[in-house]
Amino acid sequence: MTARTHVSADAIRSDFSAAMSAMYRNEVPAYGTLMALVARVNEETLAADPHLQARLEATDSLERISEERHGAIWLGTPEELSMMRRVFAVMGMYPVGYYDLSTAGVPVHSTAFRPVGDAALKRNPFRVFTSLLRLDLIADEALRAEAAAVLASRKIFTERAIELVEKAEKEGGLDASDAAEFVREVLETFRWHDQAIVSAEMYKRLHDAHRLIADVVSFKGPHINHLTPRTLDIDEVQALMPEEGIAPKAVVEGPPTRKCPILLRQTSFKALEEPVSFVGENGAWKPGSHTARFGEIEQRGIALTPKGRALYDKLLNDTRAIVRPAADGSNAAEYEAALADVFKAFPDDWDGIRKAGLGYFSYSLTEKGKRVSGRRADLETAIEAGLIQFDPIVYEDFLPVSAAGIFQSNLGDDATQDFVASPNQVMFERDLGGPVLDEFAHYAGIRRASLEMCLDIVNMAVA
Ligand code: OOG
Ligand code: NI
Repeated sequence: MTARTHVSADAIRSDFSAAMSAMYRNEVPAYGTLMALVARVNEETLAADPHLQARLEATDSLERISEERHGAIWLGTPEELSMMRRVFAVMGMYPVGYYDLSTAGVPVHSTAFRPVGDAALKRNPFRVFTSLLRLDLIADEALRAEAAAVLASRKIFTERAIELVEKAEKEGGLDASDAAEFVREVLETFRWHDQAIVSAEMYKRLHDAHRLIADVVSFKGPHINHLTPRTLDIDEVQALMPEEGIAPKAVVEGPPTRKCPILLRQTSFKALEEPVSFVGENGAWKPGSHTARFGEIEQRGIALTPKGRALYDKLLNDTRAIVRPAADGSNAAEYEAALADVFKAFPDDWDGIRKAGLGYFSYSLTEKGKRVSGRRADLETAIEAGLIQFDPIVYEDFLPVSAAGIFQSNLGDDATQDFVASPNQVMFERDLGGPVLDEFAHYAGIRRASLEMCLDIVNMAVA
């Protein structure tokens, strides 16, 4: 097989993302309702803001918005994680960032598999937040051993999926028919199974240790637990959700409403209680229920530099020192007011954010700039003269505090447990079978490449 007959990793990812969306819409009808609502609000937002529409078109990112979504899965073993890395690589998705969720009382650590190049992101930015269960954080040794034994016995990938990954690795890609089969086979891993692989009694013991442990260990595979479309106006979607019969969590996670969106804002609806059956006596099944899958929407803003991120983290902490959002939503208004007030310290105009070195921008020549190539000027002079323009680079990653808020709202306050914060990136990367990429280096690279494109007219150091 020659490379000429291979379909691109971007095409496989797009097909996979569409297949996953269709499967989840079938499995969780409220997801379909949310998708329709998000599409409607996005259309209205663009119609009301021609400048936004024009900039998204000019930066080649309008089309991706309706295609855009992320999902999340929880894995049980290092072998599952390293195989998942190889599966995602076939679709052009690579592990970016290390997230320690033990600080939030959730016994996992995670990475986000996503495309990394500018062109790949524009084609389809599908990403999967992937967490590995940390049995080392479970105090009860007997339960830990039992859970490990169950996990060791399950196979989350079909044999054919593994064969196709090996083939793609060996031959540098897949042809159209193998790619279509790959998408179908890999989708099986993410499917919901309503038959558990453990007894009701064991499920209860796992559940008592932590709800999430029960979710990971009790089933045949890592069912996708949510799929999240991207909205251009999260406040509007949040306000309209009840009309569609969906009750959102009280507080939108992340930064407050702003003119210039930064990082990521997210909201979700509570996980559904779904009927499942447990392994019973003499081959019989015992009916029960399990709560795992939920819905979420998000609005993405500009990627922040380390300086911008430090300011964001500080302001979020300052807010939480004044008022912590209660899980039942009782102090939502008070929290939102405090958040808006504290975040006044974060500039809310693009040029202010740029000049303060808080966010990443991509630079391009204006029409006027294209006509005067060859002229030398420094960057700021060229911007002032209208030769160079700048656009915010979208944040493609996740926020651990928000992820924790989403987890907790789904688990309910009573399920919150304390673990000692114990990040272990070395162990995670060993289990993954390679290093995670640095998110900041990636945004800095996009910025640098855009500046280099303008270099023939501006004379500056590309930092
Ligand atoms: C949540 C993972 C994080 C988000 O949007 O922050 C996430 C989970 O695994 O349920 O998806
Ligand atoms: Ni999410």
